[in-house]
Amino acid sequence: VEKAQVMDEKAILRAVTRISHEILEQNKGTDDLVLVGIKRRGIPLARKIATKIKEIEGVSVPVGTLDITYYRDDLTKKSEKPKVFGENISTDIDNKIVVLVDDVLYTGRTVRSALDALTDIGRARRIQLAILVDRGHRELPIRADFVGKNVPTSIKEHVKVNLQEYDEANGVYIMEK
Ligand code: 3GP
Ligand code: 5GP
Ligand code: MG
Repeated sequence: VEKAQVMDEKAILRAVTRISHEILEQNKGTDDLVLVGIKRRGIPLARKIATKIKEIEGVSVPVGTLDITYYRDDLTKKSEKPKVFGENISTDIDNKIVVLVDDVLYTGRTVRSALDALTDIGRARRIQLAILVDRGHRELPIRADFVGKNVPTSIKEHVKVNLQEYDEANGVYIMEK
């Protein structure tokens, strides 16, 4: 059941624009920058940021992907450990600034396994995290460097992120499970 819309298409685009500027500001440009989208909706978000960075700086930043899924297909079983299923990061990440991108940050366990995977791939100079929605309830000491919107939620709620690449429209909604 939909309770409230928390971002519309324009809000998502503004958040992507701001995050892109913040990434460029913090890192003083695009040198050594690599974006890595986490499976499904982190990937179109990473591509949107890359497109915006290209608009702002005229530079195409590489976009890689990580596929992280829980061992069980029942994703609500929070006790299960997220597992890395695959990666497509064609650029060498040694000495690079890697910006991980995901749609929702919740317990932090997905990001933790993403960090494990990146550590196996190479030695990045710095790893940062960009998130569209931080819904709270962290179970690990992980925070995002760039946040589209903080959306305090109850554990019973679910944040629905619709992106045109998968859902035909762009919007973020709080749902009652
Ligand atoms: P998304 O990454 O494309 O947004 O993980 C697969 C999908 O299941 C995610 O799609 C996400 O929307 C949804 N999902 C909802 N709750 C959870 C959760 O607690 N963990 C994970 N990994 N995914 C969840
Ligand atoms: P975490 O590992 O931090 O608990 O959860 C982060 C991952 O799980 C994200 O990749 C996200 O897709 C998914 N996730 C967790 N909670 C939600 C939620 O409420 N809504 C959506 N859309 N995804 C969620
Ligand atoms: Mg996700």
